[in-house]
Amino acid sequence: MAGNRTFTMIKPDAVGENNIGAITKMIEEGGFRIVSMKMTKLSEERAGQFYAVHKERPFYKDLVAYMSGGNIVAMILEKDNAVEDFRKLIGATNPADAEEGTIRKIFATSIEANAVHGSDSDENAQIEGGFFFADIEKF
Ligand code: DGI
Repeated sequence: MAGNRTFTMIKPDAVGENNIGAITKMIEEGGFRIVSMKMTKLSEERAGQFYAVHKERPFYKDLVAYMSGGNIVAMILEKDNAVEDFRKLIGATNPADAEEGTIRKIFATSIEANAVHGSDSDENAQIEGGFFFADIEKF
């Protein structure tokens, strides 16, 4: 089952722009079942942990400030080939490079405020889902 799941967050820019519904609709119409879903807010410490892999990058401090600056919506999603298919649905990290019709092309405003997160591997999907949801919240 784990191979058929991915993890996403609707990021603070998209939540602030009232795009939760529109993005969730694209996710469901893309064939993903919402397994788990919650709105929450990351502290600076938790945002730093979530993006620890980027600790040495020049944009890390800004990224942590941005990701802890507003509410996010966390979701675990299920679909065959979930990780790869979801990365296709969201498009490239930088919206300027994202394909037409992708979530980031439509909703992102910059490489940092890029509307949504999508796990990049089955292993990270599992870890990231566990960062937000207890076992009893994974349906
Ligand atoms: O997996 P992605 O979110 O597509 O991209 P990633 O894991 O390489 O980077 C995580 C987030 O960090 C990304 O969604 C936005 C931010 N980021 C990545 N590269 C840059 C960046 N932010 C800035 N300001 N500049 C970058 O070059």
